[in-house]
Amino acid sequence: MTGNIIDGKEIARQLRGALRSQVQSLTAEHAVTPGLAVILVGSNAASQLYVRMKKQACAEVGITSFSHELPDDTTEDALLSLIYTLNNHPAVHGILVQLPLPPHIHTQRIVEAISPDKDVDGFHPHNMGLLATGTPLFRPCTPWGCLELLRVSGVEVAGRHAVVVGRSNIVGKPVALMLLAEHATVTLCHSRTTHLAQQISQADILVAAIGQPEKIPGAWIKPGAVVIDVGINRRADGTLCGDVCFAEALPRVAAITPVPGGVGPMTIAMLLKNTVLGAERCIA
Ligand code: NAP
Ligand code: L37
Repeated sequence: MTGNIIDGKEIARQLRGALRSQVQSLTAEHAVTPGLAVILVGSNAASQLYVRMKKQACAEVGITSFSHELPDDTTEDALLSLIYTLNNHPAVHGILVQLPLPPHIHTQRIVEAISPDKDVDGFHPHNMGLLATGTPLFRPCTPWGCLELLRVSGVEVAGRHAVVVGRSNIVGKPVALMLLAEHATVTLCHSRTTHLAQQISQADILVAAIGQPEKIPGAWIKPGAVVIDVGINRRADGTLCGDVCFAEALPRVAAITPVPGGVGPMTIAMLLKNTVLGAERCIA
């Protein structure tokens, strides 16, 4: 089996379909409609696009979204008081603060203000800790999307060597923890890793999350590997590409995710799933 493209767009569409039925029964049987508060601060164009797509996806599956779009000069105190209000709002089961935040706001203070039982991004230290100890409450959306793509594609993870490139708190680090929980042997690389090509060549499963356009050439990838490309980079001509050189990798790999149409749509689908889980826990 070589050159299979993992269709994240289609897998995410199917997941949204399943979530829609789940939302319908929650509403019918328990009179609960899952609610997601989406907070966007400032005018970052990519964030505006992602927030719009998230609200649209909520509408598609029947989740109520509460939109809070705030100006660039919003104070940290104003953002904190909005979060405290949402923490206590009974119709809100999930709170998402789209990152990055403007530089005058301390991101970690904001992340820690969100009630851990509404932290659908899974970034609160409480939830990161639960993920690290192997008893997660909310899994971070992008890493969970990566694992879901592997699961749906029938990729065996246990006992395989997974190499993750990138160690951010929102992608690389949690994806490494989740692969470890699925019994992979995990190598976590970053900008100070020496002999990156050699590390990557050992990977049965490669997860690339560095944010460098087509940085990883096909020649570095082990023949028959499975590649999950998280990177979303914009080329000079406006088109999107991943961190892996897709055209070079495709003929070598067992399977690979494209950019766009790979991990991105799954990030949104897993956010919806976390919101539904949050609502279900409310009635349990
Ligand atoms: P980030 O916070 O900038 O982290 C990048 C990581 O990559 C860092 O750990 C950095 O190492 C490492 N790195 C950078 N250049 C490297 C190199 N040349 N060799 C080895 N390691 C290198 O980025 P992020 O938020 O994790 O996002 C990574 C990429 O994923 C971006 O393209 C982003 O747009 C994309 N993304 C996609 C989704 C999605 O849904 N598909 C969601 C989130 C992010 P150091 O730690 O040493 O600096
Ligand atoms: N949960 N996700 C969460 N919280 C955050 O704070 N920043 C952030 C975050 N990131 C995020 O939403 N990323 C993201 C990235 C890509 C897509 C969606 C969300 C996506 O769907 N991308 C499409 C292409 C869209 C485009 O045209 O740019 C894709 O197919 O990859």
